[in-house]
Amino acid sequence: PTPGVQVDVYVKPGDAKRALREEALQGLCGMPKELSPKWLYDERGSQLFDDITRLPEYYPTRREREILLAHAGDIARLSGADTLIELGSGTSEKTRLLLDALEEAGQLARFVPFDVSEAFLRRAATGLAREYPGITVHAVVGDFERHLGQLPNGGRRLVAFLGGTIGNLKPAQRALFLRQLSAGLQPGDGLLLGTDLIKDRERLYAAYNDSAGVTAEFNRNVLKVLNRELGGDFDPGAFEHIAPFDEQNAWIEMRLVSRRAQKVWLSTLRKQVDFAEGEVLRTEVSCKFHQDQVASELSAAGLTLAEWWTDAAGDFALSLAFK
Ligand code: AVJ
Repeated sequence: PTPGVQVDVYVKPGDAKRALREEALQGLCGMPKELSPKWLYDERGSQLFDDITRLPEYYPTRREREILLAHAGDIARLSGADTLIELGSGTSEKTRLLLDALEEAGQLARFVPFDVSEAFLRRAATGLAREYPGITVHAVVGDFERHLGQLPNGGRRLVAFLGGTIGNLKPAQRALFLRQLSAGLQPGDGLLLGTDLIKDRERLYAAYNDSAGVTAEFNRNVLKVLNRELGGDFDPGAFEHIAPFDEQNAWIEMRLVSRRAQKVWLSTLRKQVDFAEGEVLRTEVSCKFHQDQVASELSAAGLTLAEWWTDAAGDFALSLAFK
């Protein structure tokens, strides 16, 4: 154990495997076939996503960083937070921008990284405790759709949910997530929320269908996850990546399209899955927003939008809301 570090574990390594088994049984047999995006992020998938963030076409990461660089000081001052809770990754450059701003304002007492991967979180927590020796690092290993009730209480808290990851939740899941998050907050606690914005369709499309094929590789990697975790025999090359923008739902939808009629065997599930030629497996939705929609979804959850910042191009937004 490292001084100043506490790790609470609500998700064990075996839990993920069980959840994937259940989800695959449902999702690969439904119509249309669908898996939740969390299975995209094994070690290889996380590396590929990291590569995506550096692609010329993939603007969200750069735009969000631009907003944080401009407004981290405002965020520290307006939130008055002594505790930063970060849902999702806890090692990124963005985390440091916020921690540095809170530290500079003389407010920082505690950092709470929240993530599903225990190994990743332990490494991150130890590293950050060394970098910010004056603070407590209280890591929580959990799933943000199930364990928000376990966030540590006390102090003035700011919850950061960055990257536009909230867009991976469909509207009903999103409403539930925001309600659960809000229910755990005290008056004066804040939420810093990153959302990608609706824009020119060509640029939206290009961001998820990059010319180097990294997003295609990232998408197909989920089939390798199924092969490894469920004893599958998917041929990733037999599926085509495509990510169209769905106008009705205002989301980008990542799909794997079966290039031919084929049968896949999942030995762990003792199950055969049939694909027709052209049949779609949906692997992710990534919702895009307008300001009034974000404001009204926050308000429906009992949160009030206080600040709305975008990058200079108006591509991405950070919202600061309070309970
Ligand atoms: C990490 C969920 C924000 O939706 O833009 C990137 C994931 N998928 N390219 C996004 C992703 C395809 C990304 N998020």
